[in-house]
Amino acid sequence: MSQHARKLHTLTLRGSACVLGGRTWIMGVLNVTPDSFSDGGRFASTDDAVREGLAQFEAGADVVDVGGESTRPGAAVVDPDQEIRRVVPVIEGLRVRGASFLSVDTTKAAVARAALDAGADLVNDVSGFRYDAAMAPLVAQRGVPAVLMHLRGDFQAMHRQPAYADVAREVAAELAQRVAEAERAGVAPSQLVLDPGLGFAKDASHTLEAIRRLPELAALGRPILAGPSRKSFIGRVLDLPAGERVFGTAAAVAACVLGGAHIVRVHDVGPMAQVARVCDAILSSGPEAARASA
Ligand code: PMM
Repeated sequence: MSQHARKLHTLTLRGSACVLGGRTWIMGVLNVTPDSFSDGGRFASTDDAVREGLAQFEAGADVVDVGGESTRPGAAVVDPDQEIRRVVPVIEGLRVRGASFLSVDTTKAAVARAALDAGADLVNDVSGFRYDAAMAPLVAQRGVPAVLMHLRGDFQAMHRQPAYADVAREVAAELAQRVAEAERAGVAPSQLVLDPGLGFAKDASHTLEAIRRLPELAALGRPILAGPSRKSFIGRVLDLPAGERVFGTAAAVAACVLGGAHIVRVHDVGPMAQVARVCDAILSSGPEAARASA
């Protein structure tokens, strides 16, 4: 894998300009769901979830991503009111306690609206604004950053046999379409972050190739977020369950950062912050990096 200086990009977050790319940002995963694949059902109460979110910031998270619907195969569909009841108290609780940036992991505009009203700073939509036509206009109107992730099909169909002739090229082309559509709906492209959707509508070999060819996504001119944490492609390589994939996750996080990811979305915040810091030091070493940042 070629290692090259990441491009710097500026997002407006909570009204301030934030530069991405100088060092890797860590997005902590906070699933307040009964059935997420690796951490479902961990939080019996809002207080527990808020405590976990604060602990993630303490451990080095730059953003905590609060989600109320599992995307794993066969997960129950959650109605928007239920999802709002799961995520809003946690977002409010974190903001009241002075938390840093918060994102909401949802495909539903009603949930995103309630989360933004409660203090969320950005929207993470795994459907890339495809599942709810009201999402792009909402993001445009609020002016917040949004993560557009790549997937194909709906939550049920995406886990059936995915087919690609060239996974990296097709993911990049489909993300470029998502950006163009978002722009048509009035979203500022400068507020968009792109995500290849590791493990979504991709089998293990597609996901591994998407990571190896992550540098190709940089051509779209937007910051990149990657979410390899504990996913099944790691289980496929190591033959280990989700709870024992921390070293595999570390390897994947390192590959993503060295391949140009600006943000990594992870469950194990402290350990992965260390991995990212070492990768950042490698990326910023030597005369080439000094020239690129001059
Ligand atoms: N993966 C999951 C959920 N949300 N959002 C983005 N942007 N990227 C991802 O790879 C991603 C995501 C998978 O489930 P988890 O919350 O249990 O990790």
